[in-house]
Amino acid sequence: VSQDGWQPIPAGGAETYRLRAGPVGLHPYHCHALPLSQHIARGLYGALIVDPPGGRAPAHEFVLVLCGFDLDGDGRNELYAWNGVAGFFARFPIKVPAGERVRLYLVNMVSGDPVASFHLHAETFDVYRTGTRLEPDEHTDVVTLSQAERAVVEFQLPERGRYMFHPHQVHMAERGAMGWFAAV
Ligand SMILES: [Cu+2]
Repeated sequence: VSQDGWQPIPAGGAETYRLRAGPVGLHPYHCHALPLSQHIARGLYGALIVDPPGGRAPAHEFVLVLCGFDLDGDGRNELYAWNGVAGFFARFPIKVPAGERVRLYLVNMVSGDPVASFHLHAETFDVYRTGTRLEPDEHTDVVTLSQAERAVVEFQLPERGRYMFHPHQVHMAERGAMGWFAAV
């Protein structure tokens, strides 16, 4: 099997991939079995984090993978979700301590929409694109990611309360990808 992972593994088979853990950063993975578009539209992917030597600064860390689900096979997404369950973080806010560093590992795995963003209400954040460098690329409140792009973002929520987050493509927010942080 080719180590770049495109060759199919037969049902019931197994294969071991060996990879060097690098570069430092945030990397998605997905299958290359056909029909690939349907596998992406059904959530067959994940995220791999490679820490820098010595690790990053202490923080409350969360991985948020943005998913788009094509429920009826028309090539368009009907539902969106962070980490696979539409509406989850609208019902169950992500709790973080007020005033402490929060680090998000953001991955855009939505296929069928050209871009998706992550927007946070009321606070701004440092953006480390792909997480491959340890100096921030920008400081903003919205980061836009094309397909399979990712970013590490860091912020603090100084005041207790609820802070909404969502893609600023509002159809995604309305169809499952709106969520909350609860600073406690
Ligand atoms: Cu908003």
